[in-house]
Formats: sequence, C-alpha cells, structure tokens
Amino acid sequence: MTRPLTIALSKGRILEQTLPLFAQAGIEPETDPDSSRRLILPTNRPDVRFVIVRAADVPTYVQYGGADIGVAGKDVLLEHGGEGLYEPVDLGIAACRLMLAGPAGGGGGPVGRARVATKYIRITHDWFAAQGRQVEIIKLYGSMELAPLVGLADWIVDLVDTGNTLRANGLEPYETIADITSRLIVNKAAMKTRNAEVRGMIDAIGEAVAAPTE
Ligand code: PRT
Ligand code: MG
Repeated sequence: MTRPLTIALSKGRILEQTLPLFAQAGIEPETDPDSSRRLILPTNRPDVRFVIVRAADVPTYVQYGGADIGVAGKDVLLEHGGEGLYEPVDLGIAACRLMLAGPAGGGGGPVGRARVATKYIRITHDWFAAQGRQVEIIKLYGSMELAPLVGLADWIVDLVDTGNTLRANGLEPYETIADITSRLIVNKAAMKTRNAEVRGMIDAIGEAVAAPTE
C-alpha cells in the first residue's frame, strides 16, 4: 500500500482556521490536534493523514517530500523562497500584513545605517535592497516588538493584524511590505506522481474556500 497522502499543518491560528476547511472537504483528524501530543494524526480517511510541524518548517517538509501537501502563511513562504513547491490555493485565512514598524512619531529614523530586527531576514534584505536602502539586519526568533524599546534595533519587520501589539509598545506601522494569507502548498513531484489524489485535494479545498460559511 502506498503511504497516505500526507498533509503538514502547524498548531496555533493556522490550524484553527484550516481544520474547518478540511472538514468541509470531508477530512477530519481522529484525535484532537490541540490536545494530542502525537505528531502524525490519522484521519477519517485511511488514505489521508496530517502531520504537525512548526509553522516555519511546513515549506521544508513539503519541499523535500516529508509531506505531499501543506498549509503555510505567505510570510513563511516568502522567507523560505518556494523552491520545489506549487501554491495552488489562497485559503484567505490568518490574514495580516508584513510591515516595517518603529517608534510612534519616529520621524525619518536614525541618521546612520538603520538596524532592523526581524525573523524575516530574507524578505527584509530583498525589500530594502530593491529600494537601494542600506540597513543592518538583526535576526530574532520572536518578540520583535521589544527590540526598539531596548535599543537593540531602530526598526522591526513583523506581522501586524489589529496593530494592538505595536500600539501597546509605543510603536506604529510605517510601510506595508506584503499582504499575508495562508496558502495550500504542494510538493512538485507529488503533483506528478500522485496527480489524481493531489488534484482531488486541491479541488476539494478550493471548493471549501469558495463555499459560503455560516
Ligand atoms: O509558534 P511557532 O514559533 O511555531 O510559530 P509562529 O509563532 O510563527 O506560529 P503562529 O501560529 O503564531 O503564526 C503562524 C502564522 O499565522 C504566521 O506565519 C502568519 O502567516 C499568520 N498570522 C496571522 C500571524 C498573525 N496574523 C499575527 N498577528 N502570526 C503572528 N501574528 C503576531 C505578530 O507576530 C505580532 O506579534 O501577532 C502580533 C500582532 O498582532 P496584532 O493583532 O496585535 O497586530
Ligand atoms: Mg507562535
């Protein structure tokens, strides 16, 4: 028997908004992913399983075929680069913006070369380079909002939804770098070797996204 079609998901806000789409497509995990410690979750369909990975690892699993399909934020996909992946469906969920932000009323910024703290070093580098702006990029893994408050950086590049986190820390958004939603991604080889199954899943999820929700 061939291995079940393997779908990589991450816990947290993406999982919460993705499971209803898969449920509409007739696929439901047999154990609750939020409470379970299992990393491989069988579903009601013996030919389909979920695997639970870190959000930033989803493209890597799908690129190398550890999973055939995945759901990842566009932020994560841009940072990964998208090698070996198709991105056939915009799920429209977990929407936010990737933004340059800094101190409220921060004026023109620093006199010299600005320091920018972010976990999105590739996106940040490319965005500033495209404008011919020279900045020093500092890699962080979280809590970017703290960096300007303690003088670690002048600016940050981070996701913004309501803007509450920025405001609560005396920061404000300056410029939008990218509009973000989550995407269905597919391993390029699986698209060929398991075409019927993969196409079926893309179509079912596409229909679930298009269907009106209650
Ligand atoms: O937890 P882990 O380290 O494994 O990964 P993660 O923290 O990246 O996962 P998770 O579940 O928090 O986020 C996964 C994805 O959700 C991101 O890659 C985005 O595509 C999407 N998403 C949508 C968001 C947000 N909205 C968001 N607002 N991810 C994070 N945030 C954070 C943001 O970083 C900031 O700290 O929320 C804060 C801002 O929110 P507001 O409403 O205060 O503006
Ligand atoms: Mg998190």
